[in-house]
Amino acid sequence: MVGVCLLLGFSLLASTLSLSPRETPSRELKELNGLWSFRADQSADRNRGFAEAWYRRPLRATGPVIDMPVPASYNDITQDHKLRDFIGWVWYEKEVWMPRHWISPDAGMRVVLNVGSANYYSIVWVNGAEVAFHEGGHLPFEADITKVIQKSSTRQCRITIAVNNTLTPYTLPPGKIQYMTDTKRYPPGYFVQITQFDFFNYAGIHRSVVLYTTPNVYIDDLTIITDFQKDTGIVNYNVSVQGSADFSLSLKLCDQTGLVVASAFDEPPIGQLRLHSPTLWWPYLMHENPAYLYSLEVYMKSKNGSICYEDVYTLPVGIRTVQVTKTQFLINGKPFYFHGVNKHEDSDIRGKGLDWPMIIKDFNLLRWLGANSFRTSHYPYAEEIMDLCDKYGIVVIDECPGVGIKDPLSFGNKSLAHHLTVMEELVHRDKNRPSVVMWSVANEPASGLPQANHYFKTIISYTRTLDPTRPVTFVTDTNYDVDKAVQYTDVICVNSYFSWYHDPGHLEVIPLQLANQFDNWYNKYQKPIIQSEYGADTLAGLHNDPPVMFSEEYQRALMQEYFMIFDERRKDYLIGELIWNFADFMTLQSTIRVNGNKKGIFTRQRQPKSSAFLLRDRYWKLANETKHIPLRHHAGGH
Ligand code: BDP
Repeated sequence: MVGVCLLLGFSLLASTLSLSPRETPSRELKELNGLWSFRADQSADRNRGFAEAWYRRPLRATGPVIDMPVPASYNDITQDHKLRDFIGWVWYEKEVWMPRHWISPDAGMRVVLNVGSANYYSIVWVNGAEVAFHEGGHLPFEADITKVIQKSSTRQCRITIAVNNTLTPYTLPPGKIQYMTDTKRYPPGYFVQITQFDFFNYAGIHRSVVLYTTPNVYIDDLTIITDFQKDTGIVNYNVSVQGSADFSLSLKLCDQTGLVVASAFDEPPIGQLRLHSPTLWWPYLMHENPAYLYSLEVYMKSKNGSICYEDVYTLPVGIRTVQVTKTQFLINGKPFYFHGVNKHEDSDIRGKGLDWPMIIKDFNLLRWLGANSFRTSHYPYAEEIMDLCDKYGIVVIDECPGVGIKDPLSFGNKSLAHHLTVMEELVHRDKNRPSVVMWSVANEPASGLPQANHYFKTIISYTRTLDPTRPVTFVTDTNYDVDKAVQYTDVICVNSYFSWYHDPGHLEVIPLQLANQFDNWYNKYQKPIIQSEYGADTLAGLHNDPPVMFSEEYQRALMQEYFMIFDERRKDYLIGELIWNFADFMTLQSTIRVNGNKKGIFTRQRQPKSSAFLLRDRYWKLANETKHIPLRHHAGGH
């Protein structure tokens, strides 16, 4: 039922990709965060909102509405369990005053509505006119709404967003709606959402909604690829302009004191800036002056008769390189060892909603821990988080929402095509970030299936064409001798839960099993390996010595067994270890989860378990060992 009403009767205006919204001398920005009107469509087929065209009038005129904060998941905001576990369409609405100069047809500007992310399908209307459709959470989408708002007789405009969290075998992540037809056990029309991933399927508008302006002729994309040779830094750029073929471009690269260190005037859209003695972008534990960001300003001018359009876009630029050898991961030509964490966007009340206090707390904890990296398990994180990784020098493995791809149905062409689109969106959003050093196209798919070969060959090679500068991986938990997809990766990322899901309680099996795991993978492929997950559920405050499962002692003891083998293999080909997980997080209710997954080294409220202190000792020790001496500001070349 829910599946049937998903996309009925819409003109499906797929949204296009552009540059992230930013305030610049030529662009204005207005945030629409705060309270929105909200109504879940509780009708049996979830289709009432469309049947009654709720987008045509104020939502409050359609029936009862409640206040809903944006950004936030809606699930944990109310006391209503039906809303917590709701599946189907919910409706958000906000009435906004447009600045007068935005709606004047002579203003020569566009007004764009941008949604940072909404989970999972979204349809957007402005004053009742459909302006965008987007499939997929965790990534932004937008619509040019200029024409619609210029048509309006008032400056007030009504933005309606319908969001549906239903997952099917063809969504990313995949899922399935199961209809329970046994009328002796279930009420009529009963259905549940089945998923194959281990986090709560939070839904709603998770990131900021903004309006921003650009001139009618505008910079719509910018790709930066950096390099250095001897004492010269190289910033290759590719600028795309929309609205006119007749324009001129100037670029200016400034250092942190505002000094112009390289510039180009009246240049073609593809070119190169060179600068002497660049300060490279380094991860924060690798250098005494890490995470150095230049500021690139692109200025576009276009003359159309008597009208002159000017657009300015600025972007932080870190100059760095990434390479992979058979045994090492190199940043700026120096070996980098990932000692980090896997995270989730997850917290009390907000679910997956963007929350500044939580973001800053997490970065403070990461640096307290001495973690130099994280993986965006299991979906792209907010741009605000990624900006801080660039700024603080935290290295990121950027993962798409390809989690739980298990059903053979999810390996077909329909899923593949969507997965490629998602990789396009992700690479487009994050391609210019120095902190992002590798793409991960999936987590723990059924990579032993014969179909996995073609599927991952296609996705990985396509991702390489989208970005030839970064290695590509996916995360496997399949046995090395049946996996069909690791052959296509640049780095092997492997998850294992020895003495947890396998041989529960038997810590003593870890060294042998882990050593075998590493050697088997390395001997087969001769590629560097990251232990991308390992861990144990632990109830904060539960103690038992000798260690038993779920106690703080067990989590520590398990980690120590892993550390022993990590230290041995680090000398050879192991290039990283990422604990599962940074913090406890919410999952679907099940008999193996006590109010969520408890493998965090911090609780969900970000208080340390004793394992956090153990990991902190290790990570700072590793940081001191892997620091590069002598520490120098300038590039020494490859
Ligand atoms: C791994 C998954 C991760 C789970 C973890 C666990 O990649 O998403 O949360 O297991 O079960 O297999 O704790």
